[in-house]
Amino acid sequence: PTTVLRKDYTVPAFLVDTVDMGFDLDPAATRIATRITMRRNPASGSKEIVLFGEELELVQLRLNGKQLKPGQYQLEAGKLRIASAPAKVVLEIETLTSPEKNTSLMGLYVSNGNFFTQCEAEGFRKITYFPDRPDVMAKYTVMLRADKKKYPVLLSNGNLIEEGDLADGRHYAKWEDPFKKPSYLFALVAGNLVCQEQKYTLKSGREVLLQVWVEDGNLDKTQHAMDSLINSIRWDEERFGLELDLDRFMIVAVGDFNMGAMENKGLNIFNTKYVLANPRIATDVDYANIEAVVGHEYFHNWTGNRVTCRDWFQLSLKEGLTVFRDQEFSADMVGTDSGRAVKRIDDVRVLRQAQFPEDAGPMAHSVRPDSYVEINNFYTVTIYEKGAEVVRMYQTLFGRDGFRKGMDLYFERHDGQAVECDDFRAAMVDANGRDLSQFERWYSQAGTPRVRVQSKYDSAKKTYELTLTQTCAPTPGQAKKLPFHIPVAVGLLDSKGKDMPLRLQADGKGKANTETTRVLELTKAEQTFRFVEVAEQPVPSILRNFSAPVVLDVEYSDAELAFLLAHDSDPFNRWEAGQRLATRSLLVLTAAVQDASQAGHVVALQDVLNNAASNSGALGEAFGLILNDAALDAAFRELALTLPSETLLAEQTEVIDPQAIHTSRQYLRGKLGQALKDDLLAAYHANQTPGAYSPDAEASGKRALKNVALSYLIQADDEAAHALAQQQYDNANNMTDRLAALVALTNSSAPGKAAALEKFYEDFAQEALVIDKWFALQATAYTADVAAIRALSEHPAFTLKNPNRARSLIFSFCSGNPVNFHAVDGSGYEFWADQVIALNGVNPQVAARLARSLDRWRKYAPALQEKMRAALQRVAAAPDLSKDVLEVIGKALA
Ligand code: BAL
Ligand code: ZN
Repeated sequence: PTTVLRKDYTVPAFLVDTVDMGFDLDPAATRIATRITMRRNPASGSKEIVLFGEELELVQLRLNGKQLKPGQYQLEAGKLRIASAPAKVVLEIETLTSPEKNTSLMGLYVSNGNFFTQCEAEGFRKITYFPDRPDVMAKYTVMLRADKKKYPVLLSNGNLIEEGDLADGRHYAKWEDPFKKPSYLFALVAGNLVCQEQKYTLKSGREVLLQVWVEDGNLDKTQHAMDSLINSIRWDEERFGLELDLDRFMIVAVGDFNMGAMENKGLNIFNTKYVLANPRIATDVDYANIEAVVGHEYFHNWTGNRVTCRDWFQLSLKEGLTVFRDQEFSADMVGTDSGRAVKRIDDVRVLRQAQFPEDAGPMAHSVRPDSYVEINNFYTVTIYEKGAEVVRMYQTLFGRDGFRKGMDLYFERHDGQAVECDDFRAAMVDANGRDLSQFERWYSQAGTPRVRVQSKYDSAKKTYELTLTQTCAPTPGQAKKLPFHIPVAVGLLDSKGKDMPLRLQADGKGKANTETTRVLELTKAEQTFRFVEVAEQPVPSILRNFSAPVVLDVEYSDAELAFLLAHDSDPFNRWEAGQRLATRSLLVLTAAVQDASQAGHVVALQDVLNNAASNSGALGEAFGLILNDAALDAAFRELALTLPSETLLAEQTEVIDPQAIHTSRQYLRGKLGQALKDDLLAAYHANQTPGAYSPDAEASGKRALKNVALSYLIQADDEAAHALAQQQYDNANNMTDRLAALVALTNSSAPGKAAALEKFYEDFAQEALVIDKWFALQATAYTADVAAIRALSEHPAFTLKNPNRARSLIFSFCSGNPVNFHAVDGSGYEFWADQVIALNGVNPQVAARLARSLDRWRKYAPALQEKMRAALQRVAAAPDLSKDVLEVIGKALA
């Protein structure tokens, strides 16, 4: 397959003014008539029209009223070319497509008998021949025709301008989108759907219609999405002065969907997972995710739709910025400082768990990549989450007001345009009067920078020096990295744990400084920052609120970490100190387990662990203090008490040994569970949430703390813990508690666990999203071996065709159950290869995601590496591989 290069970008030869489409919807054969008015682009010298089309039957093609015959156009490799076209062109194209055969879920497809589309990034070309590229923006009118009984609801972008009946029981609806848009924002929905709707008055006084469409029977699950939409509209008005520009805004839920959701103009299409919620089926995390995703898609209306991307290399322009906006929205919805910190910690956990490994693996790419084979492979945590961190750094450097000024200038300059990441940076820089050219490297260089900290206190001069050194390891295609511009937020704690006022030598004499957090700007490979008037030897708190997406190497003693965990005024670093302390214990334990297994287990494993666990007592004490500190939010305590995941620990070892990591982590969980048993039980009982369910931050925080306590207590695997979990399962009035109890039971030898799993299935057999949870919790159980997963894949409710279901079992196992996936006999990899090959034939985009489970194969011990390589090679040799899967496997093996 060909590689697309950013440097090869050329402007489109023809611009499109209007697109009129007529759809005769039929699952077997949908006929699409498209009329495109085009004109030559004065910025291009070319007269050639290039249209993209895939998996289409071309019925007719007319240019300025005259039918074109083969020979008057070239049709090859997904491109239709018309050489030497006149300056003004009206193209009339008739195409045929078969939505019911479309299992890729790109373009027009059928889900549970209804029609849906997904056009980002390049799905529109599966509907008609078109200059399907984001810098071609046009105004659309869309006529939908279909059987009225089967498809009573006909939706598209913009406003409904006409509807009525046709002969033969058919009907029609005509939609007009008043805004010009790129083809990837086109959408239609047709089917048997119902909606919750309400009128809403914008700050300006204009009234808009809001709708959430779902399948019949799901109307009792739409309120939270509607509330989230209203909150999003209000928040964007208040925080960024951005108003909804349409009279009508629709969200439609669909069960078969590749992504989380899609921001089509005025007609957002959502994976049911991010719409449907009531206390019976959705957890607190689901509620929070729905709020975030509804926000995300809504915010795209400005950051993505009004200002879009010039080309797909600029994807992070809209995605990084919109993730940043949804993160800020979620934080503001909680409102408290500690709530903001909890959200920040959650987001950083995702970054470290998923993006840091990506940045260190074969698919590493910069926030603005230079090349791709299949753009669908670049909807990554780097583009989204690291992109959001890059946007966040502007706010860290310029402050909230400065950031807002930059946003205002961005819209003033670029509303209605398709632009580049550089244009966003220029707006930020110009609005704030700063030269930030070096900051560009965050867009062009891949890899996670490491910042090393050394400190020196001079008690005579009362100075404190921090020397920061930055490095960044090579990534594919980028051997050498230049220094990044890294904002490092720093505080200094005195011996009582209080923040010291901070004065830098560079400040000079003058105003007294009362700031207790300073943002140091690290721009060179090494820099020393000298604080003056430092009364005593401080304990530094570095990279507060995770001010940059870097790995921070700093040598703290255990005592200093415990001190920071107890006292740091920055909640992020408080949490971070606890994680460092725990990681230290876990890495010592892991190394001891490995040494013992290399020595052939001459010593009992338990003794090895007990000997290596010398500092777990200090960790237990530190965790105990947090657990019992009622002044702290329950949500924060839950985060602080959760040990780093096995995946995160794996990344911190030289050679990954999943078995040793799992053994150590389980051991430490058991130790902590024992040591803190009484406190955990007390916290369990003190954090019940009786009464009606509410997903608010306080109640969900309490449930999180209670359920982490349960997960420690169940480690003992004794009767008392089994009874507690069983009781919680039986009495739960919400899915959060029910699921946590079932997870606890499943990871124990409780006698009632099989019955509970069975009952759960029966109770929720009609709720697809809950059955996904049922598969996922079994796929991630410590006891779930490959044979168990294979057996589940034969379950009648399992199918690879539904992405959520595939993810719930296969992805959960391959990326969420390292100890069993990396079984020493390699059976996990064989299972993985079977599934990638099977999925490739069904849905290449989803297959390519799964293909990435072995990205980090070179970091494992040679015996495992060999087995992974064999599995990768087996996939590489499979027939009919999509370019999606080819790219991922090819890069892994390169
Ligand atoms: N644009 C694809 C889905 C999303 O990021 O919102
Ligand atoms: Zn997005």
